[in-house]
Amino acid sequence: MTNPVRYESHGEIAVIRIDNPPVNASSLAVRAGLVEAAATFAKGPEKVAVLMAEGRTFIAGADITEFGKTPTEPYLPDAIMALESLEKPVVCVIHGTALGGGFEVALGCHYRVMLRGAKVGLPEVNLGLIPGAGGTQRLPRLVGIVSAADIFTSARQVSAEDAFALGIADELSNADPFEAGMEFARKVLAEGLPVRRLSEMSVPPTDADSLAALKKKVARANPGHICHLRAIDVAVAGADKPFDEAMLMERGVFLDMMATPQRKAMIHAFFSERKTAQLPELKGVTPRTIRHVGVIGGGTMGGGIAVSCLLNGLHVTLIERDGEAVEKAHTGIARTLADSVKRGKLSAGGRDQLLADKLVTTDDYEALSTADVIIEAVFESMDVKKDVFTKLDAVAKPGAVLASNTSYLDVDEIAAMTSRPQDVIGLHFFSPAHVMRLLEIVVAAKTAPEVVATGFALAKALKKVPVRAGVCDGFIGNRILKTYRTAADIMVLEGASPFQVDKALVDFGFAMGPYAVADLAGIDIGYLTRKRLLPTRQKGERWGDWGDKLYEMGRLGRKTGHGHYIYDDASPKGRPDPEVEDIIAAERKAKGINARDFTDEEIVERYMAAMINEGAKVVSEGIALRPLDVDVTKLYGYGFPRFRGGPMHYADHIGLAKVLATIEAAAKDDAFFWQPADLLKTLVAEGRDFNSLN
Ligand code: 3H9
Repeated sequence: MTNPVRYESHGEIAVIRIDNPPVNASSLAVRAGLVEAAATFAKGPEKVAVLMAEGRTFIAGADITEFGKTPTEPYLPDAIMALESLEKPVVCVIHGTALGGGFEVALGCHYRVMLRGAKVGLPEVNLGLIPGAGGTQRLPRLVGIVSAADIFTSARQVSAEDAFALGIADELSNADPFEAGMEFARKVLAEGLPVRRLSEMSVPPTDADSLAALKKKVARANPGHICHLRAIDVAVAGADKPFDEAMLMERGVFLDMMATPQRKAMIHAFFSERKTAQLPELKGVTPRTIRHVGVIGGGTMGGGIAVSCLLNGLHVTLIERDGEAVEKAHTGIARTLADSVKRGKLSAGGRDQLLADKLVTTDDYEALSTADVIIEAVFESMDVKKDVFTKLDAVAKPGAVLASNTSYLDVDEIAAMTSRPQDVIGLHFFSPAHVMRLLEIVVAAKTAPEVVATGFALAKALKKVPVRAGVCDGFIGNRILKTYRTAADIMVLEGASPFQVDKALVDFGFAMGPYAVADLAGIDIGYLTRKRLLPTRQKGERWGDWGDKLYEMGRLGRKTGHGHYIYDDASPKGRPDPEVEDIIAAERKAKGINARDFTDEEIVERYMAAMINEGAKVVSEGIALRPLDVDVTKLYGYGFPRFRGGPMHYADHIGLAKVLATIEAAAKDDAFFWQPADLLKTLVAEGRDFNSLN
């Protein structure tokens, strides 16, 4: 293996180049190379060293593929110490993203030059970890505990300009990394700038109120996570310790975190979201061009899709049915873009330019004749969709991708309305479409490979997480949702309250329980779904009817102030409504059900067993390619707690035999609903887990 760290002598300046594609992670060979380079520089004639990286970025962190294996020396903190303890100055040049261990290496250098556009950050909490190579110790010594903790608990990437303002960067540059480093090194020589070690600085005084407020905010934003608050504690405790001791303490907690299921789950999520786009069917297939996207329908979904495309540099033509609807859609898009300006995501000038140059809103289908991809987001009715696709077939240019944003309808049937089913695909966005990152790419029987590739290319252009799904009612996400929602309804029928179900699931880690979600989405949505599915109901199937009753009473959820909960000024987030309990009790009575008690643990077990079981069916039917695709769908579209890695990873964690046992026990009372997936039974019999299929 070639050494990924090269040492070059340029007169009085040494240049240490890291070259470890794709992201210059600080793998073992890089750590060893840094230690060796530090020793060479210590002995050499050069007076200043420049540390820089090749390729797209400075070190993007520790090598995550090494996590879970026995750590091998030299450890990163030691490699950093080898650089920091040098008696001659080391200048680090940051381009791309210096993250985690990469930023920690930079903090161990005596000066930091950042290229404009570069970013630094400590995203370890996203992996269930705390910074483990001095991030909780050197950064507070530079910027104070509160600013440092804000950076490492939010995992945010700090821009070069902000880093300069905070004192993290000593200089900003427009040059390339080599030139920027050489220039600063010449300044070090000319001005005789000394070695400057953060480890020798003391932490500035901390404002107790600001720290308490930050801790409160962090705890609220990350329920269930253990690493965020531990990282703050380590920073605070380290401030009063000699640096070596503080580093040992940080290392100890880092290794503790490394051993947690949360770390394993979050790293599973990290790699899974990158694997969903790695499909054998896309190898060597070139996507079609995407410059101009047509969107049909300017409601919440169509408007969100249009905004997502605009914010990512695509031209958009949005079609509505008449002048009034066109006007309304245009206003809605302008409003959403104005929000982006307010949130600092877009400048006011940028918004005006998008509206003037990139967006056309019209009621004329002919305007779609130059679109590369056309996404239909009209009312969820097969007749309406068929009408739209017939019109599209007439106006779209040859080779245009024709996509439906349907959330459950049969994409094959929609494709059959056109003379070009090979160009038809499902692109299932989640609302709000400019925010939610999941994009289900629904591949119909005749969809051409380059159309699938175009779906994935569009997802990339829109910075979405794409998941390939096959055709079935609800695809991956909504099909599984229907099953665990039914499991929850059956538990309510049997005696649990909606409030208890929601609470148990929030305690498990979901941001909201299913009934709070139903109230948010609108009770009318669930009502329409139940009506649609009514003809498919089978003998022996159980479901709850109280949602229909709420609908008939006009209790449509948050928007009417009443749903499963009461929403008013006193309880904007909702409080349990005794009347709903009465409605459910009446239904139990009418159905001859004697209510029984449920523990929170049982609620979670059943809810998760239903989700996992349907996930297994979805995988074995090929609707999802791998269990990881189910995990990513649930993580990015359905609020599944990331620190649990997704339902299939969670199943592996608790053991598939336990999941099967839960299903078999529940099947004694309801053999219709609780039918164990063959795949689950096979894996249990063979002693394998879902991950063996990833
Ligand atoms: C840490 O540093 C702990 C320390 O405090 C203490 C240590 C003692 N390792 O995302 P992309 C792969 S924790 C290994 O598609 P982008 C990735 O899997 C770490 N591999 O590109 C993919 O592989 P493939 C803290 C990594 O341009 C390829 O690189 N650091 C790593 O959209 C391209 O990745 C982080 O958490 C890694 N660290 O985004 C940063 N990173 O092509 C994690 C990436 O085979 N990384 N790969 O699928 C990122 O956030 C993004 O990858 C980055 C580039 C922004 C850098």
